[in-house]
Amino acid sequence: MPAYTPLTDEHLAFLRSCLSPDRVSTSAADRDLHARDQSFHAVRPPDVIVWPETTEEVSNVLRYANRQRIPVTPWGAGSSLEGNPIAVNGGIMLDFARMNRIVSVRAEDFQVDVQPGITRIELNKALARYGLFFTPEPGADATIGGMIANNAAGVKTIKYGATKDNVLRLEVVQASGAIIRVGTRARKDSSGYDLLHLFVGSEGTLGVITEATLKLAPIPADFSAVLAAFESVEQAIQSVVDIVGAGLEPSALEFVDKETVEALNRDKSMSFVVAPTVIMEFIGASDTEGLQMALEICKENGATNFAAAVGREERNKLWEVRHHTYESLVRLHPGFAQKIMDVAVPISRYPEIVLFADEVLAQHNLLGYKFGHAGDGNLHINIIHDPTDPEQLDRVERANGIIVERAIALEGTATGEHGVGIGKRRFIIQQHGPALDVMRQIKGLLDPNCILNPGKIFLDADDMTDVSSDRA
Ligand code: 2HG
Ligand code: ZN
Repeated sequence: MPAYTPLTDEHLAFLRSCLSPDRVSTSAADRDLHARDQSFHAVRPPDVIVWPETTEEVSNVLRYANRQRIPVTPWGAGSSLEGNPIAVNGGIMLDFARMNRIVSVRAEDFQVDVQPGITRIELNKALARYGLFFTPEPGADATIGGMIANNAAGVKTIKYGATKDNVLRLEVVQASGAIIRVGTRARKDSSGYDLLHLFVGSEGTLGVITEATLKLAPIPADFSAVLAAFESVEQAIQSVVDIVGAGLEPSALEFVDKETVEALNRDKSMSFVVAPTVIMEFIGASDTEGLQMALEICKENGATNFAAAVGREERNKLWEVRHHTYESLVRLHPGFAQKIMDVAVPISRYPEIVLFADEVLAQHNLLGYKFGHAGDGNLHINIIHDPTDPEQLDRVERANGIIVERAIALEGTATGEHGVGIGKRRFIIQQHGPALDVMRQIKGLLDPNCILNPGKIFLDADDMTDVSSDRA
């Protein structure tokens, strides 16, 4: 780990003069609010939080921090799930709450330019009057900057792609303070190395995003969502594989296991049939051919019950309930922590990974709720455990390791959408092999003093203690 300079009064005086005193805070309350994300990784407050209002201010802070060797961590909404914005080495936190403007809507191009601090829900509210929306939909109301940094995805990815597929251009401030623009507003581009996608998903370790041009889609006039309940997990996930295999184009295709359905019923007073369930949504009315064919496939695979979420309100409620699965589980297991898993595999291997996960959880005597974006081959498992019990923690880590390693062996990934952050660092060594060295070289080139969000993505020997530092 590089040697960082502890923050001094002189540094603080610089930050106050560079921004303004009211946009620099070292108060315990502000530091606490920025000490953790939604994960259970060890809490660590930054030494100071600053709220920039312009790209120039971000540039000035970075140039200074780089010279002084002070770590800088960008902060959006704190909704990530892998410790991605935790300032594990302290230093300066850049909170983008004041850079949350829509810079320009170009409806004729289906594009919008935004500052990174705007949240996805706020943005989509403003875009609704143009009949447009930004499609990536992780459950949380993350900021756009955070979504880009993490390459967030969610229930709509099967139809519209992940965040990386919906970003056209970025303004990025480098560690040196230099401001660059990568990508283009054209729909296609073959002009050299694809730097745009180097920054998307780099978790704030290569540069800081200060503006983004996003691709938009028209808001569909009609959706039809149906829940299909099955007797077995096998039947449910085989239906997902068959729906994808038939080339149908759902706008969402989710798997939710029986335990998760039961948990949502209890927490949200819903009355879904308690069974392994596939939630599918198609754009269009309920007689849409794709939906009808998908229902046929489910029937052939033995679906025992169908429930339609008719109308926009009912459908929105369904997704709201699904989006808050994690929070529902928190409420149902007070005092317990959740290890959140996010493996993804090729769709043909989805049944294998789900059934394998079941076996591993049973062998380790663990309760894990399974659900996820099945149409993308993405499986979440939230493993409930007592974070104060080292023996349980050890079992959780072992089970997690075995399942993630199997997903990688099936030519999948340790993380489909939550990012590497802190918790997935040990797995990407196996996943990327020698390509990880190339990533290190890129990191060294763009951030030679390692000031940008240190302690993420790469596992250094002296960071090993963080591997199982999940806590309540
Ligand atoms: C979701 O799909 C989020 O709801 C969170 O990615 C996943 O809690 C989780 O495991
Ligand atoms: Zn998810």
